Amino acid sequence: MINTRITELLNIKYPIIQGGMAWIATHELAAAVSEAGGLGIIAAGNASGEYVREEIRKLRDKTDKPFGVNIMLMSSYAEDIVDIICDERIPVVTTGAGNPGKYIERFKKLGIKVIPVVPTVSLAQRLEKLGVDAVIVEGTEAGGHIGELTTMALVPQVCDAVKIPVIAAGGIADSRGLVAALALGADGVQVGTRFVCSKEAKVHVNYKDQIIKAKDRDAIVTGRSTGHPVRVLKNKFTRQYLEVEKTQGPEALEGMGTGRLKLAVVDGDVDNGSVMCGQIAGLITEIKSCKDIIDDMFKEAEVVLHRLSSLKGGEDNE
Ligand code: TUI
Repeated sequence: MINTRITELLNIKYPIIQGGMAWIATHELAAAVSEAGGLGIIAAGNASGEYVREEIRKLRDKTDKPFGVNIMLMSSYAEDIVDIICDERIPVVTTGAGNPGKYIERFKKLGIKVIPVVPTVSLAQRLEKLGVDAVIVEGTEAGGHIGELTTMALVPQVCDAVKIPVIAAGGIADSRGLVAALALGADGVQVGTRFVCSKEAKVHVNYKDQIIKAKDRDAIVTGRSTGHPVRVLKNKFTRQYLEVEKTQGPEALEGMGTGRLKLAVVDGDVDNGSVMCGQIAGLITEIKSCKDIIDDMFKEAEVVLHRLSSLKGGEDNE
């Protein structure tokens, strides 16, 4: 068993939370992760409040384990989602793509745990002062909307700068990533791309197949010039997008990305859609159940730790 401040804080068996991936993190995926002993997350993405409320109700029909809702702060519905989370007394909120500062007090008053994604040390420190319960420190290896720093460099710096628990994210898909994150000082991990390739994720088979086929350099970054870089698999759409980005500049890109994630996830158009995923896609070779993904990660962590302990040289080992 790996018990940390995160298993305790969230009342879960394993210190693993599922990424709040728009269109992908539906109640089916979240329920499967929560049932397997992690923290499942329903992603609000750009969806309306009523859609999210329905997802919450469907999840509650499937499990009575703890779960969370992710607010994508750039969404025009973010305020509505906050209202619904408060109304439904969701146990845990994660946030992404912005600073959730103005909502924290309201959540805290209702006993809702708040865990924002942060891409820098300074945002982690500011949010700790405002009373968040933990932070998800996400490296640039992650899929979707990303920051600049790597997981390897950022996680230990945030661990040294704050007292609250840290959850590492970006580039973690197996037991080695889990143990590495713990070695960097994290109390848990957030995993996204690995759960996209789960049996329970309601994601078009073409999307899952593209991740399984992906190699190490296939997950590239688009939109750096817009200030909203997004990591996504190379395809016909990214070639067109990067060409416009290079030759015409950021104004010409406006609207070009709209609807592209849904096109890939729901319709399975992996040529013209955005197949968002992290750099770790190249490591993923098969579809497994969420239970097997989590059980294998934590079972194999014992093997990794044993291997590390056998490396210890010097007098102790002789
Ligand atoms: O949010 C994500 N990943 C996402 S959101 C998304 S939907 C979208 N699609 C196209 C363009 C933009 C969004 C797809 N993937 N991950 C968490 C994350 N949060 N990564 C980076 C951040 C972040 C960035 C800046 C968090 C806070 C922040 O604060 C800036 C500030 O205001 O201080």
